[in-house]
Amino acid sequence: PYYDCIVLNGTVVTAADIACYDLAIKDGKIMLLAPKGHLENTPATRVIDAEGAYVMPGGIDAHVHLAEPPLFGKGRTADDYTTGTRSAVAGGTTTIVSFAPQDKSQASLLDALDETSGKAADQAYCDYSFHLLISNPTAQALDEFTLLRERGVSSVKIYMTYEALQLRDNQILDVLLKARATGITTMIHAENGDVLDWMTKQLEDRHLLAPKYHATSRPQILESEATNRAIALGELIDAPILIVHVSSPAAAEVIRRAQTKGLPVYAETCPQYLFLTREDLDKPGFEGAKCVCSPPPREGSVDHEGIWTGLQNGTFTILSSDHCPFIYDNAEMGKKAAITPEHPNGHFKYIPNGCPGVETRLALTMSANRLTPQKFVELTSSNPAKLYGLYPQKGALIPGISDADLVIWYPPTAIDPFPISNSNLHHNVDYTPFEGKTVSQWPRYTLIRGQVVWDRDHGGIVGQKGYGQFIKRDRSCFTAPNPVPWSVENF
Ligand code: DUC
Ligand code: ZN
Ligand code: ZN
Ligand code: ZN
Repeated sequence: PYYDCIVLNGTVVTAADIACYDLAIKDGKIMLLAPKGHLENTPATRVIDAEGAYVMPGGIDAHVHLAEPPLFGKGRTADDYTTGTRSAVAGGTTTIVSFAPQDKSQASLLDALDETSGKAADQAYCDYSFHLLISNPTAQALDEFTLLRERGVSSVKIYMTYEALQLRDNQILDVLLKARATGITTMIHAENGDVLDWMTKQLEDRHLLAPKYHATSRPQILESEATNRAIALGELIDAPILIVHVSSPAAAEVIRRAQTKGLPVYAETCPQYLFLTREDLDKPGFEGAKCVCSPPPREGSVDHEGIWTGLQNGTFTILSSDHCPFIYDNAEMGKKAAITPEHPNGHFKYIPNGCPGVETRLALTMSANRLTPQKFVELTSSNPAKLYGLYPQKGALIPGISDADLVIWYPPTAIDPFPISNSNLHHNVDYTPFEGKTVSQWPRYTLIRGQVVWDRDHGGIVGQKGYGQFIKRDRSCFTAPNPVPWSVENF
């Protein structure tokens, strides 16, 4: 048959539209959109009946940590490129952007990129790309930004916290200036590291060490202060920035104000800031450690509402998972690697910061029913593709142009609400912070470049390890090249 796959009778959703279409795939690309029913008798190698179900561009998760060396010296990452991307496709995600971390001792960013590329090659179930995580912006590292672009990397992440990673403001300016000149988007982890170290010391002096004090050590004002400072530095350089994993409505307000001024400020939030609260850190014993991430889950429904509002009104550009997986029951190192001979009762300071979530991102958010289907696609697929230069190969359904990456859901009544259970997930982590949360939907099929890689009712994971390809990225669609070079003389 001429077509490789035909998807019939679905409600096709993009960031712009929602309508009933049939859709035909050939050679890994979307080839044709036709009025509902038109392709019914067209021969195809595979026919999927999506009657009554949403058919969307596959999820793009632009914030995933895989196979990283011990993050901030604590714990060990649980997922490699095989298990992490297996988990992604089971949750409807077809492309991830993960991090290539520069070790502080590493002068060359290209070495860091090569190292991570080696870990991903022939291992992935879904397509992938890399952000360069910069811990030491030496002159050589900055000089390599142009080469990063040639290698298809158009974004870098920097930190305003963590002793091993924290950049000073002058270093942030160095990165922003070079990023501006080379068409790179800078992602910023905005928490005031000096203040949170000071808060941590205050808690330690009072022997307040349980997991919940992780949240106490990082109040919202640390996040909104650093967010404001990052925006100011970006404004000074006239460089686009993306504030990652925003948890705080106060920080979201700072971002919104900057956007209203017309600054190229973008923002990301994550399901943990919609579905977890500080109380989850206070579960009995050391259970709360499962929900330790940074920034921490916030107070409760008022804060969650603030984040939902930011998703609805456009303050947030993207919704990512920040999948950052650690084993909870760690034989060598104790629960989530924080209970050790030196810390027999655990200590929040030693709990690795991060939660798994690449598989649950789409189902949790879809099931909450707070976003229109178009807004959902915008935040979870189209905008990540545009922001990070994957569009319209990814994040769209443009015939002849877009890869045939799809997530196909169930018809609304075909699935009974059910609780999320770690036993059903495909990562290599022994817990999910979302255990027991009820979802009313789950991806039924995931297709990558026309191939079904997830068929929930017939085989589950049916894709192949190694099918996932590295995708080169261009500059962000959201920011035009600035023809006027930055100069201190303009001040
Ligand atoms: N930031 C991340 O993006 N992930 C893990 C922890 C952190 O601080
Ligand atoms: Zn971070
Ligand atoms: Zn992260
Ligand atoms: Zn994280």
